[in-house]
Amino acid sequence: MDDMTTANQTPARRPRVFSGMQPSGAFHLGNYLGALKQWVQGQDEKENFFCIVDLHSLTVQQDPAALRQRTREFAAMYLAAGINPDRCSLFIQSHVAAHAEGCWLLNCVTPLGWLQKMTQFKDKAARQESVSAALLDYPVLMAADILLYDANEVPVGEDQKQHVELARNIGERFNHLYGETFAIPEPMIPKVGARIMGLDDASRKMSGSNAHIRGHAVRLLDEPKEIEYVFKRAVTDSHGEIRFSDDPERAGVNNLLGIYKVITGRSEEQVLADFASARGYGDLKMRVAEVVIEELGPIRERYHQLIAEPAELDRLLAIGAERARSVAAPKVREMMEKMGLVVA
Ligand code: ATP
Ligand code: LTN
Repeated sequence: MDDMTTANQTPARRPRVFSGMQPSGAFHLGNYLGALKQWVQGQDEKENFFCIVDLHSLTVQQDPAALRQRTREFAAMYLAAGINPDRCSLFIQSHVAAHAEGCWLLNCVTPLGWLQKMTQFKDKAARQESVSAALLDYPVLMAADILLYDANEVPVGEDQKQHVELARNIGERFNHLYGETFAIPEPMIPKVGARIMGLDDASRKMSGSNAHIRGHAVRLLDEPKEIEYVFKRAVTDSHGEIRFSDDPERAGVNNLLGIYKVITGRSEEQVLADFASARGYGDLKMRVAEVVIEELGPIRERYHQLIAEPAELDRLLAIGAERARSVAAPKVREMMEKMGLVVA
């Protein structure tokens, strides 16, 4: 038995982790270092649910064929990066109907004002001509994802912290209105890697939506030549000094050092010692490109093997969805009962 039993014989379950990623845009180094790498590192001690949140992707217009293809590519990417399907339930959000059902029920306890305050909504809405109702509702679906599993920990990059806090508020409100139902989750933001900046503009976070701009991001499937090219062109500054800094003018160099630090797992002192004999930013960029290429090489290889075996991928996703359903469906039922629906 995995779970420990305490003195009073209540089984103490392992901390439960839930996280997800939208299968839209390209999978980039920020997604990997800010989120996926942390998921892989924590997976052995925890009970994990990792989800490809395709319903979230629909909040902005998608090409149907491309969305379908990317959803499966993202699943292969999770596995290639080291997600172990024996340790984690890996599934596609739309395969588990409880997410959409739970979202509706949570909508009914969520004040509109909470959603209108979300910075991601304000940013995304400002960039679009036509804004769907779903874009505003996005964080409620995310709250359903998390709360239905009684997740204790939600590993995400810095930009998702506000959404996890909203999920906490919604969970607390439901518990207050209808009695104890949900565990209240904590966002787990990595100390390093939580905010990888664009390589073409270090004042903006590296983003999937901008990954088509050559030089902005390293995409996980980029060939070594392309990775070198992107790092060679990365923005730096005119100070010519290799050091960590929170000065916005030095954000480019700081970002390169941060990428190196999180991949190598070294301390700041060790990182600086590694570059003590570097001859300028050219050396720094090449060394960072090298560690990124070393890190991503095996992932790219495994990815190509996995994507060539679609039946195996579907089998793993079906197992993941079944495990997820067995947790989420009874929770939705409990919500329905508490809210006064006639449960069949
Ligand atoms: P968008 O196109 O909306 O910018 P994205 O690139 O931010 O998309 P998401 O699917 O929103 O990607 O994010 C997936 C995960 O990766 C989230 O946990 C998010 O916090 C993390 N993440 C995204 N970008 C970065 C980044 N630049 N640095 C660190 N973590 C990131
Ligand atoms: N909004 C998240 C993706 C997401 C998520 C979740 C993350 C949807 N549901 C539940 C953690 C937990 C993003 O990364 N853009």
